[in-house]
Amino acid sequence: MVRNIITSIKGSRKLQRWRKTANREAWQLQRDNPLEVPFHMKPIARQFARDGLAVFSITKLTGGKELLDGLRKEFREGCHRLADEIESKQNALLSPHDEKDGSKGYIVQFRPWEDSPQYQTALGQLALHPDIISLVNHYFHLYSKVMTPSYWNTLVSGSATPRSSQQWHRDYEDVQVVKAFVYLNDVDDGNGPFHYMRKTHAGVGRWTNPKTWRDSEGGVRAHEDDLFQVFDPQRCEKITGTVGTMFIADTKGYHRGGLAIDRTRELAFTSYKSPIFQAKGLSAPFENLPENVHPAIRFAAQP
Ligand SMILES: O=C(O)CCC(=O)C(=O)O
Ligand SMILES: [Fe+2]
Repeated sequence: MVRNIITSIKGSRKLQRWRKTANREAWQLQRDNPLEVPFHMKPIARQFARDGLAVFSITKLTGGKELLDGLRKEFREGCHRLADEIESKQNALLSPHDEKDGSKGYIVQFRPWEDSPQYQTALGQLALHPDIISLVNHYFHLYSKVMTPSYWNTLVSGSATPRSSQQWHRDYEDVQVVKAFVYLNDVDDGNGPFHYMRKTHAGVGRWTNPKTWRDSEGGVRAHEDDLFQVFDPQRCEKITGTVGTMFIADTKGYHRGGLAIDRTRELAFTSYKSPIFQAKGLSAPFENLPENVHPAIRFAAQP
């Protein structure tokens, strides 16, 4: 326990250095000209800061209902375009010869653009939505950058044995990482709901760990039994929900998901990082940004 407290003091110093030294410019921009969290998002922002997770309906977002229609349409179009790839991957997963290695081969990811990300697409509107960017920037105390927006078709796993990020883990990207998910079909125990351990994103919970091991991809994973030895199982949140269920998670906290058993899971995904983390950024700036967007949105839209 004492060791955990010392580690967490060191951790909070590291966080301060990441914010105010390494990401100095983005920190100053957020201090001097923040995109304010709108009134209707404040309870969500509070819950997110407290638990590392907030679950809500996409209809909470300004224009959320139309956005959901657009996301579902783009998802369907993408699946149509990739029908052959989806079918062959699904067959491979269900075949007894599947290697069952660590890889994330059970998710088909795609985007509604070829090269440069497009602001006018539904996925672009989600990734750069002011309600989301304001919340993320407020949480980071920084102007953040969009990391990897995409649609995910989580295929049916041939085995009930979890692999890769179907197992409990903390994400490795950047010092803080925020991911947002929108379910585009109904998600229950049958199609791989996301799970999250509340309050493992900050404070002592951030620096306390169960016994872990490395899988073949190098990912650090934990068994549920071991995790529940260290954290109260009551903190475990399983996110099931109907179409349009949205959640935002600090994935430095323990999470897992995507073990679909009887049908696929469909979702829209977007994530956020600080400017200094280069590895997983956008390949090019978003195109077709209107002139009058807030500087925080313009900043997020650049690699
Ligand atoms: O597929 C899931 O629900 C888990 C994904 C995950 O671990 C991640 O995106 O970091
Ligand atoms: Fe993850």
